[in-house]
Amino acid sequence: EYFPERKLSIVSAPFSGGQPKGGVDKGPEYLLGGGLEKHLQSLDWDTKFDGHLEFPVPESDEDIGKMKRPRYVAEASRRVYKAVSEAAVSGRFVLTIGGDHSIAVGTVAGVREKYPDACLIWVDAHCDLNTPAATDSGNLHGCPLSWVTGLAKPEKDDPFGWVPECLDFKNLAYIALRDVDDFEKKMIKEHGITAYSMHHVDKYGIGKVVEMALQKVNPDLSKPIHLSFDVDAMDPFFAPSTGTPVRGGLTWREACYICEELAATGKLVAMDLVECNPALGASQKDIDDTISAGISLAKSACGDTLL
Ligand code: HAR
Ligand code: MN
Ligand code: MN
Ligand code: MN
Repeated sequence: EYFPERKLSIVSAPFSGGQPKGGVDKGPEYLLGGGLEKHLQSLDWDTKFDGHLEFPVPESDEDIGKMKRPRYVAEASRRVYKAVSEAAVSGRFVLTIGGDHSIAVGTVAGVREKYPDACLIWVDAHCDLNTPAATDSGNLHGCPLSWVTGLAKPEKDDPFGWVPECLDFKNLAYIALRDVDDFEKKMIKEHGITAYSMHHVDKYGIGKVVEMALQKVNPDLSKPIHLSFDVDAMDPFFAPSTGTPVRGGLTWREACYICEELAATGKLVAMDLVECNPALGASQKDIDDTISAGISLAKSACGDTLL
């Protein structure tokens, strides 16, 4: 068991530069306003929150190739990396709240500073594995895994030059995929990446899918686990306030189950909770549903066992 004293750090990354829609930078404020800390404290966690990270907007930030806002995103994720690695090294569970998923460049690198062999369970409708050359949109929240896995090779003077190649494909497992670009499909095949789509969730059930994912990337549970949870993994019925909703996603319970089951291994060392956008959605109810779903996921990952 990694955290017998149940100490946890909340790293707040109110960042929206990895995609074009405003409001995802308000995710942390809403999650905290919804009582995130209090809920975790009621599960006996000692929570540490030192305020929101700040991300300087560069004076000029021309596209580099297809990459949009490359300097802004690279510097923001470098700051997330510093904060996450510091929190991890201090011996606390690290809960990073976003923010769009580009911040995972920082969380993945930061967690691996303390736990180099950690496996990564990426729960998302999307793979976020595009390289800057392969991306169609140029939105860097679709690319974070390309740098940390070494798929993308920054050239000299590239703002992402700071990113360590720290994640082996054998330590990566996807769950809940359903909007995967052709390049990403090719990479999954070529590199033999463990990947369960919603088709697999339907076919085997979520219990079996989590079991198979762990069997692949962490068979004897010898390695620490980092969970990166994009709320768009859930069906828009449960989490409508997000930038790129995709129909046919996880139910509330399937999503919580993943977190509960990973918590139960005793090996979970970090969680990212990203892409809550309280500026999107048709009503206040949509926002409340999305935020309370996010809080439930964090509680589940922090050992809320229901009984
Ligand atoms: N694959 C698409 C792209 O690269 C969309 C992925 C981004 N959407 C997300 N990430 N929310 O999980 O632009
Ligand atoms: Mn994502
Ligand atoms: Mn996504
Ligand atoms: Mn697509």
